[in-house]
Amino acid sequence: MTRSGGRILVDQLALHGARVAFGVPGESYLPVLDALHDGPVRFISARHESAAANMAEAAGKLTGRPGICLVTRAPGAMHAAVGVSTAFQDSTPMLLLVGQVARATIGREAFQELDYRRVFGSVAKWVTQADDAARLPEVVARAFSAACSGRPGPVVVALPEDVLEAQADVPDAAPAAVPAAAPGAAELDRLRGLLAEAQRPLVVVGEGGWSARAGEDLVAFATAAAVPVAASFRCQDYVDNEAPVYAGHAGIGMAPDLARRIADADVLLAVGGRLGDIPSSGYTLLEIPRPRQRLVHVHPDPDELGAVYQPELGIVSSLQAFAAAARALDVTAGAAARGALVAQARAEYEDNLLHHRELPGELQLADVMALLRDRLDPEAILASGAGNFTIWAHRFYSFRRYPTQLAPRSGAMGYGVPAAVAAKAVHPERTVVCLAGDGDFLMTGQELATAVQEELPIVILVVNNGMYGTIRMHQERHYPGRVVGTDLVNPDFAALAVAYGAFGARVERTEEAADAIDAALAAGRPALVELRIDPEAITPRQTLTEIREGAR
Ligand SMILES: Cc1ncc(C[n+]2csc(CCOP(=O)(O)OP(=O)(O)O)c2C)c(N)n1
Ligand SMILES: [Mg+2]
Repeated sequence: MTRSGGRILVDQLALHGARVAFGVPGESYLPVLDALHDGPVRFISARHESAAANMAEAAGKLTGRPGICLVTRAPGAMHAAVGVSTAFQDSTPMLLLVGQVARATIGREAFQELDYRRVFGSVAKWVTQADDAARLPEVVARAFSAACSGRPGPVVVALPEDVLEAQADVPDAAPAAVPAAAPGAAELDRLRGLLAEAQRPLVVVGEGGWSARAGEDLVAFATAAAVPVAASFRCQDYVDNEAPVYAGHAGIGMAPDLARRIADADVLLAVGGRLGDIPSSGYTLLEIPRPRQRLVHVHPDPDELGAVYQPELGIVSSLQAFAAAARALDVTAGAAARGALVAQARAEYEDNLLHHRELPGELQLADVMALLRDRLDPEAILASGAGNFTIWAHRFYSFRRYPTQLAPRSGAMGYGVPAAVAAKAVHPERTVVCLAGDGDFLMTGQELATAVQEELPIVILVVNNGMYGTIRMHQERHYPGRVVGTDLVNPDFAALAVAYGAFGARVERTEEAADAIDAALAAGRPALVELRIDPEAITPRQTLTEIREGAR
């Protein structure tokens, strides 16, 4: 039976497990859109390709399978680039499908033509162009495998329009399955030996292919071994934050106690992640290339082992296979002698979670986070973008299940709203809350229209301090009092939400927050609550004036 290239492509997406795709339509890939008309893959049309790409990235984070994004040629592809770069930094499987000019005109700089291999060469795991309709099953299968194998990441496939129109008689591929590496017995033995001798060990869990089961296995292992567990930057949902072994978040503005624990660890077990810029506090907590800590680095991609740090023991393994194997290890040797270690680390974490200074203003964001911690059920998903407001979510929220955190390890603003839209599309039964800044929200706030159109009742909390607060903070540190480009004159966010057909409310005092958030959660449609905070409340630890005075 012959099929169009567009139909073959969509059939492959479906058989590899895709149930939803995000994008903005373009005339360059009409045969794909047509094949989506009655196929099993739901197409969610966004209002900007940056949002569509962020949606796909978020879907990839949530499902562990490539999130699908469809965009048109040059302008669509360039808008989508931010989502590809986030997928790369965040190790998220993702597939960006881009329209391309017809084969006969390639190379003339035809209308909206780009060479995607060059454009995406440094931000994607693999970039290709499908030049033959009959080879689409092969190309798409490889794209799914490449996105999921080793260190997961984004793959870009350019689709010449005549290839999508062409008819071909070709069998489907089989669903892509990526074989998982597992730790060897000798490696596990060495790990056990290192832990038996350790007095101040620490586990740091990070990205690279996680699951809820891996989180449970890891906690069981760490509990038996009496080793505290920290979460790498924006991997806070990897283990239950209520588990007694959980010791906090190695993120931006890390709690000083945790930074010291990483620096002073005698054995540091990194399960996934790269101990990169943020979780190493700007490469200051571990020496490069040979850390003082006896480093055990587990990663599915051998290229990541030794890339920055030379581990004493490198283990090439899927993180899930490692966690399961670690759980089965007898790690009691040494554990009894470390009885107080876990309790101390936990006490420091809880102190940081539960206690905070009073900041200027009527609305205390830490109290709103405590309220969310109480009110949201453990399955609720919390999405956010980038800005100082995220510090409160990272410090004062408690993640209990995987996957419930959608936050860009790339630090890209504008991620939260589209991520929330994607989360509600993937998990309609779950509560989805987005925490956004006033600057952050307006980068992709137009996706409220998508949420309304697709009937996805997400709740967006906009933390409004009237500025690009993070940058203002840095300005005050480096150029005190010289404010440039960081003040924001904002719209009435609640009225804006109402104009979109969503629920809108504004909160100016802590006491009003519970009712407004409850109303938003119960609205049965997309909802936005503006949280007006005092611009002085720039971080949970310091006010703007304190930073400025300190710099002078
Ligand atoms: C796409 C993108 N552009 C610019 C930046 C630089 N940047 C980081 S935080 C920030 C300001 C965030 O402002 P807002 O969302 O209002 O949060 P606040 O810091 O005020 O809490 C900017 C401009 C970025 N990280 N990402
Ligand atoms: Mg702001």
